[in-house]
Amino acid sequence: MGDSMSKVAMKSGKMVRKQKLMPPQMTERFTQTSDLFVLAHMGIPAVSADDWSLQIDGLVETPLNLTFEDLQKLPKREIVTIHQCAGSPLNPTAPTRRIANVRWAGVDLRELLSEVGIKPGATHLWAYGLDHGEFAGEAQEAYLKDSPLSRLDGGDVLIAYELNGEPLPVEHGFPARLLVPGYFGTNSVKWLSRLHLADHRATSLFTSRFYNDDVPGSDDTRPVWEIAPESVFVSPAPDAQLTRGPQEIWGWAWSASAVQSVEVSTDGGVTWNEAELEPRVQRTWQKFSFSWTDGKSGAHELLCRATDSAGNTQPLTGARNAVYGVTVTVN
Ligand SMILES: Nc1nc2c(c(=O)[nH]1)N[C@H]1C(S)=C(S)[C@@H](COP(=O)(O)O)O[C@H]1N2
Ligand SMILES: [Mo]
Repeated sequence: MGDSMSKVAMKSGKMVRKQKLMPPQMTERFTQTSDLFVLAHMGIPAVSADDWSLQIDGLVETPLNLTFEDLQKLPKREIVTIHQCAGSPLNPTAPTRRIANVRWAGVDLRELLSEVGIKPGATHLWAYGLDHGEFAGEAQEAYLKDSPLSRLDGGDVLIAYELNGEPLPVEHGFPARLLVPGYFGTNSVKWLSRLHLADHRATSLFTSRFYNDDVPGSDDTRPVWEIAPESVFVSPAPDAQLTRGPQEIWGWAWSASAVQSVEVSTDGGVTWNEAELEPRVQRTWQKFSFSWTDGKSGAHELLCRATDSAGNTQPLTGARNAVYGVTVTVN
């Protein structure tokens, strides 16, 4: 791809949105690749590893063009992390619970860029995908996202070419994608073709028009970057019929930083109880559990609420990470 303007064909120009697991099905700690959600705004491009290369340019000392072979010769790093879709950019406050916990491998971008040399003044990393087409009635030359370059200091940003120990499947970005752990999935550009360092944000449908949240109480917006604290029950499931007696309630909690506490309410949010919570390993989700012993016969609304180590808590309503609840009946 020496000529960055030559386009690959699209296998299909239709948006892809697959959600395979809902919270009651998230019984496994690690999400299998076949159970992973898939999002592609403009469809799936047809990319071959032989023709693929990654251009690194902009505010760098030595612009580079890496082939897939070059990439695989560099030190390989692994990371286990949550992977979460922010939901539809047309409806950004609707919770979707598109969340997974997976293992990636690839090249550490901070290490690579330190070899390439970052020029003074660089503040943003622009990432281009090979997919193009139309989204929300607007024609796009490429899927383009940006991240603050300072995110690299937090570690673990990869040019990923493996998912769960296998080459990236086509729909997940073959042959290589950007992976920004702790940021919403939208930032982890699949079918990566170009990384460009700049001194300002990128202007594109996916950076300027969409994926900016309103900041409550102001006219400002904030890019959809860091994952917000969230938690879901795996058990019980919505509308579960429970037999009277002690109940083992459990689920997963996650955020960009480690989750520090999860509270469970069994009375629709009137009172809250501290759940047991396992510590975080790398950037994975954390299991929480709560023994509920005093459930009387009838309907109960169970809620869970996570707070992360940055002090952020889930709001009850009005946000993609709004508190999750299930209504159960005790017989
Ligand atoms: N090139 C490209 N990368 C992309 C997208 C896209 O449409 N094109 N969708 C993003 C969104 S919204 C999400 S949630 C994740 C989904 O990654 P997955 O399909 O591998 O689960 O990819 C992101 N990367
Ligand atoms: Mo997404």
